[in-house]
Amino acid sequence: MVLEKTVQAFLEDSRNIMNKSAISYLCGARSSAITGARVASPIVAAFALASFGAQAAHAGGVNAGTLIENTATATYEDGDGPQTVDSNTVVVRVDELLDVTVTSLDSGPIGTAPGEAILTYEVTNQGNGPEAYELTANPVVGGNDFDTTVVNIAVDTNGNGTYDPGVDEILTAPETTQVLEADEALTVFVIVTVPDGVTDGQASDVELTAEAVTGTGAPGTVFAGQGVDGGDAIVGTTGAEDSAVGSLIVGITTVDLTKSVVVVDPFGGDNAVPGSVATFTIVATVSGSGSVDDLVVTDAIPDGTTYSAETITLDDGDLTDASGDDAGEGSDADGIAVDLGTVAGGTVHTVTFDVTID
Ligand SMILES: [Ca+2]
Ligand SMILES: [Ca+2]
Ligand SMILES: [Ca+2]
Repeated sequence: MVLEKTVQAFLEDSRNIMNKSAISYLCGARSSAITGARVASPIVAAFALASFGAQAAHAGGVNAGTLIENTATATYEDGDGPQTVDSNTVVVRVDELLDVTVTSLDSGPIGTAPGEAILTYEVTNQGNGPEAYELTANPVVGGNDFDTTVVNIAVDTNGNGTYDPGVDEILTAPETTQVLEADEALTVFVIVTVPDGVTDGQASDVELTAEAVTGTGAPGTVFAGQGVDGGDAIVGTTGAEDSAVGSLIVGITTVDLTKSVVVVDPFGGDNAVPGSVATFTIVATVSGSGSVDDLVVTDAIPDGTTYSAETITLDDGDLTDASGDDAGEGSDADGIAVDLGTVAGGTVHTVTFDVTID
């Protein structure tokens, strides 16, 4: 080690100078100037601290490899006037701390269904030197309603926060990140397959772990010579590894249609005779924790009947036959259509229209 004398040791030496042995001690350094000296004023000792290299305030502190130099100075007065002496210079090279954090970047459980799902994480180098991390995705987490299968771990090569197949690099085993500088964060995607047979509302977690390639262990574990510039690499408070869990929830949304008819005949009864009016009722029931998009209910006008113009209703409200002015449109030739748009699970909509039996 370059370090020959600690700051504390030099402080103690300085006290000794002041208390009792100032002259003899200093003579070693400045013999010609000190000979016959009269100590006329208290000796003042001062430190000069200097560090070389970048001093950015990283989460992990000063950059690994930084040289911190320390020289103490004492000033005093003797018969020849003010005098100054410097200590030897102590040099400390900052070792590399190995620290990492992993977080989930998903704002909540990812809604999913059987097939591919993507979870997003962030791996951050919390140390003070460059380090790469080996990644492991574990789909078997306690409490899971089902387990996914991990297909790939990918990194956000183009930095847009979204997994882009064919653009974002898929890591090959052992899945290891590029070297991250101190404080550098990397977005990581875990691509999984949700199995068939899952049911609405079932949940599953996937855990991503990052481990420093140099090594992990109890805080304070030393990897001699494996840090920056041949210094040591020392495991920090995180143990040089961290994990985070991302969550999936199955949202299977289904639509059921139920159709019924009520007939009113011209005589006030309910017989289906020519001239009877048949009112069809279609009930669309949307079930599940998710939603469906572009839900359109359509019905053709049955043979042997004629559409009764302007009879479409949606949830007891009237719709016009014209297209584009509201959710409904209808004609004898094309039948009726009601566009319900995006419909959340747990919703029921009722459509009715009339026809006359020919
Ligand atoms: Ca390193
Ligand atoms: Ca991307
Ligand atoms: Ca309309």
